[in-house]
Amino acid sequence: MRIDILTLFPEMFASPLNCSILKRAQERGLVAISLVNIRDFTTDKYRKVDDKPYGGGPGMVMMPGPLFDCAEFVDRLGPERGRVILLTPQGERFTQAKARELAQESRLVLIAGRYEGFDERIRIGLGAEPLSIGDYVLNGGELAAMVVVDAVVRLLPGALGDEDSAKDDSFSEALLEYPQYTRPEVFRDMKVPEILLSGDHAKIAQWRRQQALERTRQWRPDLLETGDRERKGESDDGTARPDQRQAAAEES
Ligand code: 9D3
Repeated sequence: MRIDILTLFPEMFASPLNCSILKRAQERGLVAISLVNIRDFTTDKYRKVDDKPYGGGPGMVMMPGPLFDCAEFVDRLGPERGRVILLTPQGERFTQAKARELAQESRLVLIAGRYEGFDERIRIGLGAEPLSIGDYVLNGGELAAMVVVDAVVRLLPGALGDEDSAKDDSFSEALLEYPQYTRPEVFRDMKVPEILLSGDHAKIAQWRRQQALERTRQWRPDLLETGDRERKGESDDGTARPDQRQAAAEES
């Protein structure tokens, strides 16, 4: 996979891209990630990338010129353009299903902006898909772009060790995970639950499932609600999933 990130702050990406899984994935040749500074594609003396919105209103808007030139430059770095993703609060929500979808691509172009938004002709003219990472306000699209890169790259075959990848099946998103413990057996007067030391694997599995349901009820009740498919009933890959309310009723 090739990922080009168009940004005004390429230096923000250095540390996350050069650690751990993302670093290893690049070293292994699973992904090549390039950072391109949008400001390098300005042509005026002030290197201006934003301007006032037509019609009035607060703040500034990203101008189309530098971004189009930047995208056209990036086009020439690979054989095909690939999907163009525009990181913006005005977009579809990024989910694990979307991460899986993007992980199938051979090329992605991510556009991270600053200011109040993008001139609409950027989305239309570049065929960019608007994507938001959630309902909270960031200072710009850079961290959102990093979230997308992180979630997508770890899905590339060979990016994770074998133990990690086993946990990635779609069922793992149906419920929150059960509580985990490691040594020591007693830490500051807090004991590891007896059952985990019992060696009774059937009882342990039953305890874990009940704990997972309890935690889901407490912290993510939305995952247990019935209604539209997006939130429960099916995994996001469309396969059937057990009815969790039924399971909760049985086990409580
Ligand atoms: C007052 C209107 N604001 C929209 C909520 C303006 C605005 C604030 C912050 C416009 C852009 C931004 C910067 N955010 C992003 O670029 C961004 C973002 C986000 O803030 N939340 C979740 N996902 C994303 S993706 C890009």
